[in-house]
Amino acid sequence: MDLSKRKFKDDFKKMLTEVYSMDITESELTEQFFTLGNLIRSYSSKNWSRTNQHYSEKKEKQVYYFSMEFLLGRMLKSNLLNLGILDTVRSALQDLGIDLEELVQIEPDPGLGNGGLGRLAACFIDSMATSEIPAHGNGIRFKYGLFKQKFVNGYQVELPENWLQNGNVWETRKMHAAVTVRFYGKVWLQQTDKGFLTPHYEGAQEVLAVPYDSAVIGYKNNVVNTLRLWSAELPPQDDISDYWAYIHQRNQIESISEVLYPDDSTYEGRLLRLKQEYFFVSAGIQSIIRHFKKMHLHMNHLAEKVAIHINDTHPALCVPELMRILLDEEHMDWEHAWNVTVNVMSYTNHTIMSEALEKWPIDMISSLLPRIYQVICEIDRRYTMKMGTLFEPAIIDRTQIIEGGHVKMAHLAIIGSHSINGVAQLHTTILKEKVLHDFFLVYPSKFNNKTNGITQRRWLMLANEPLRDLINRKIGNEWETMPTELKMLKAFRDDNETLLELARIKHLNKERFADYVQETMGLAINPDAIFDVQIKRLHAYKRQLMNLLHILSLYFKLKDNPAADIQPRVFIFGAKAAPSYTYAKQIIKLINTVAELINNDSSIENKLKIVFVENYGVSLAEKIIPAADVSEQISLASKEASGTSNMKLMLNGAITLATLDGANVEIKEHVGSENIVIFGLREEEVYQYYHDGSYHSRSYYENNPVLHRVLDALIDGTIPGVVAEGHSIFDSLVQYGDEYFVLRDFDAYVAAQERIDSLYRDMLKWQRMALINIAGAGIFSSDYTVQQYANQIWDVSSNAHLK
Ligand code: OX2
Repeated sequence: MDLSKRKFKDDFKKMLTEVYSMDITESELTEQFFTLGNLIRSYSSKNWSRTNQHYSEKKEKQVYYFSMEFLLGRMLKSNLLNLGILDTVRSALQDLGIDLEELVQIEPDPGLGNGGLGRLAACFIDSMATSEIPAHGNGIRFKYGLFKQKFVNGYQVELPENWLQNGNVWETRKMHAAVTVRFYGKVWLQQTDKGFLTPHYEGAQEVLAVPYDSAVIGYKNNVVNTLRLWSAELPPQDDISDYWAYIHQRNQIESISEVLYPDDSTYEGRLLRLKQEYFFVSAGIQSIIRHFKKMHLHMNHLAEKVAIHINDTHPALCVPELMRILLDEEHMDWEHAWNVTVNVMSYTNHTIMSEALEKWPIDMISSLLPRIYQVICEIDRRYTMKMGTLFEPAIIDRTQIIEGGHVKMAHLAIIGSHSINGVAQLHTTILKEKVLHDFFLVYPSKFNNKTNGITQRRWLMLANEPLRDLINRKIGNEWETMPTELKMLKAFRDDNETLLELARIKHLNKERFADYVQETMGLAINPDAIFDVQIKRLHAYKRQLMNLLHILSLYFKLKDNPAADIQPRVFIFGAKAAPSYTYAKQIIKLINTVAELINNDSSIENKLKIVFVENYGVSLAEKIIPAADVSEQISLASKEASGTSNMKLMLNGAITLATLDGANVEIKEHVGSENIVIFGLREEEVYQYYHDGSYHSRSYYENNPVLHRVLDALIDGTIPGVVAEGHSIFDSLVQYGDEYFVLRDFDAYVAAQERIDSLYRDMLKWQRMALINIAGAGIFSSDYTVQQYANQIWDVSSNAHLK
């Protein structure tokens, strides 16, 4: 949009007076932040309604991306950037004596997600608006996001994340669009006078789903899509006879949208989770149908106008919910309803980890959602009937939806969708050949790959302005909307001046991060050291533990020989562990304890430091990623579906140190094997071990002296204060088989780290590698990913094209 500094200043002052009756000198940061937020809303509101009007008038097919998580991060700068007014506003605010960066800090970072899956959804909605895809997010307005992590004596402690405390400036409550969602009760089918079978409900609990909409602003294109998050409320009641019963009921209902990831170690926690899943699915689909009906088209045409995307299995109830509405409320026959449903739905699988493949006990689902359960049974019955004639019984047994007393959500999503995609080539291959092989036999054409992507706007243009400026000086700014154009940077691979500039920018970012660490943790780190970064959820398969064992080996090397010639390193970790995941929490305690030991040991002359940042999330990622030299992507091959921090880090010039897992495989293809450091078992070798059962971790402990010493340190008191954790971790590796092959890959990892050490010594060579990584990162823009979803899965047009 066009906006002059003068106009902005006038608008800002006016808004401040209107909303707070203050002038600038009286106002504080909070008022200034809300004023700016409100101004941004007013600037985008015309385009928001225009976009919606355009979609309605043109009867455009709309995409609804259903996701339990949207890990948005702060939106202030992102919105300014996308409106094209970031620089104007920054400078105008400065004239008014206000520092934009200070306002940024006022905005809470809503943790409405856990990790890559939720952040992917956030990148996607940004990219969909930018790529002019008529697509909207649909999720839950959790009152509390993922917990706030604190370390107390090295242990993770979870605190509530009350991000809504001061209100959310971006959202609008849309009372008129509220819908009712039903739980529990009894249901039976009755013939009506018109001959339809309609269900009758008795004693159902009704929950009011109220949508809160936020604008999703496309990058400089006047498109504004919508993120709709639902909040659970008690429906208005005429007379309240028992006040305390009323309060109790209200609390119970509001708990549905209270917290992301209720405690899943209890039955109540799991039940609540299922309620949440049905809640946003039912609300979202009802509102889609309501909107569709305004077009006065027959329901048979739904798939021509609506695509619903099921992001992981959490929204898999979309399938029976749409069936329910088409059957019970629109009186379609089963065949037609099913046809429409399958054509509308598509599903992304994000992981092969079996614990994440959701299944719900029949008892739970049939009592909470009696009608939905009937529909699921019928879907399953018809599936087994139809496929039973075509495939051998064992395949049908393994692919049924209801099995062993449980409803399998992935099976429901696959049977009820026309497309199933994995999130990186290797992951999709593993789905087809191993994890979902039976389904691949049944539905070969449903399977496809869509490698993940990230938005270059947040992860480069906003997070790393100095790098953005350098790139623009070198190759112009076409890459901002056509990220593969970053490849033009390759022309500078032998230009020392550019490489030195890159080095200078990295150093600057490292200094900034070092300042942050000093301020928040009181720890001094050296910006000349290698900043070696592993930032992701804490999970055994991601092998933060292997990283730590390597650090210990370096530490002992220095203890033995203080003059050992190693490049100084700062190992940076950011990770939250799921509250009930004991082993992951033990690893956190261990890392923190080793950090305490190493960081305070003056005998190693600051050659090693460990920084484990508290409460890792989007805002911290924005600080860490631009400062990273090394990107640790060291999961056991086959286990990381894609990874996305790998993409963000390469885009910021970090060198990837990786196993051939997830999207690392494709990163290697794009940068060439000389610009990435690869090590470790390959996927086929891992499966071979599974097949022949020949991995015996204890022999690695017994035969490898370095490993022996490092592992003994966990249990012999070398690391004080981790007796229980040390033993548990030691046993998991030596005694109980080392599920993720940490000991097997250890030597290869150490060698790879030595290679990093030696590469880093040649500064120009290192920066050349960094440059090639940046130049090759464009293909991993989520702009391209969503364009592929649009063209190949959703069948909607996007304006942008791959170049
Ligand atoms: C994550 C995957 O672990 C990660 O590899 C992937 O990049 C990300 O999803 C986005 O596709 N299940 N899978 C994920 O989180 C959960 C939960």
